[in-house]
Amino acid sequence: MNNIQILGIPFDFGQEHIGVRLPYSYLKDRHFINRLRPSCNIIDHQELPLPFKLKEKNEMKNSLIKNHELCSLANRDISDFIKSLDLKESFLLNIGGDHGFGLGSIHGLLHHHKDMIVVWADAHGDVNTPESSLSHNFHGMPLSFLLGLARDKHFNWITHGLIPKDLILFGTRDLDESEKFIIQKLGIQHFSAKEINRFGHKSLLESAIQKIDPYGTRPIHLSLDVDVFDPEDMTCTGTKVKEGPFREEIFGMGTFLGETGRLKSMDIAEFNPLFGTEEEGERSSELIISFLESVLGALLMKKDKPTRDYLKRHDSKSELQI
Ligand SMILES: [Mn+2]
Repeated sequence: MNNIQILGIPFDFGQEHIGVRLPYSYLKDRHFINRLRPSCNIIDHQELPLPFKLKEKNEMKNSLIKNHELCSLANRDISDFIKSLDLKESFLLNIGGDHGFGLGSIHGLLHHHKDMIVVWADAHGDVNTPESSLSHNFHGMPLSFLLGLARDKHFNWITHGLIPKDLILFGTRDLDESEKFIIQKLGIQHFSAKEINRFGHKSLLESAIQKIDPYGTRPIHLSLDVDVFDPEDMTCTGTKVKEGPFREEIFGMGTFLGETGRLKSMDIAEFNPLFGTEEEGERSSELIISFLESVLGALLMKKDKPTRDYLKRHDSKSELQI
């Protein structure tokens, strides 16, 4: 894997604040692409043109989802665009956008990687259905659509999704009662911030992925909501929740996934540079860029090297020689 493809996704229909449209250009102004470039080729797709209809925002007509038409159409466009890409030998980095775009992103990526595992790093569950949601904001619902729990006639372009056992929630600490019920009923593997800080990301993720993919061959997607970070580390986001995982645990999770050599794509969601002071904006963007550098650094170091699991499977003696 030598190419990194970058796509800006200015999707802000899933919540109330306009600043979540901005990260692609905000991070670009801070030269994030140059910082990723040394080790690979960059293909920059720029921003996907999405509608910009402020007047229609936050309305709820004949639906339990605010901006339901925009949420549906924009996600369909995101999915179609990602489907149309040639992702062989490429890593795809999607810069959102509120987390509502996770639906289109993962729907499109599943076209390329049918057996993809998804790690959803987030303070929240994002698994509410339109009926169970208290806020009716779409950014709390994308997983319920991907898991086939939500039905809405406006979203009938959805043709496939995830099975619950292929999903891992990482860093949760603010789940609605309805979400707790759904997560438990579907048996979704989930690790709270407390558990991560107590046991460490590595042992938790290693055994979670082992359960899903014992041979260690399947592709992995990381959908990172920046609110997974503790608010002390990440000020510029809309739904902060205290007592997040230690910063080292989140960075460790990213590099752990990179080191598998099987991380194929990533979403960055919910960064809002308009929240907080200018200095806080700079600090938050630096955190995100450093995270990307370390994950992609780990992934690219790993390129072309067979994984330990791969060797183990093909030659039981070779493990001794590693
Ligand atoms: Mn989220």
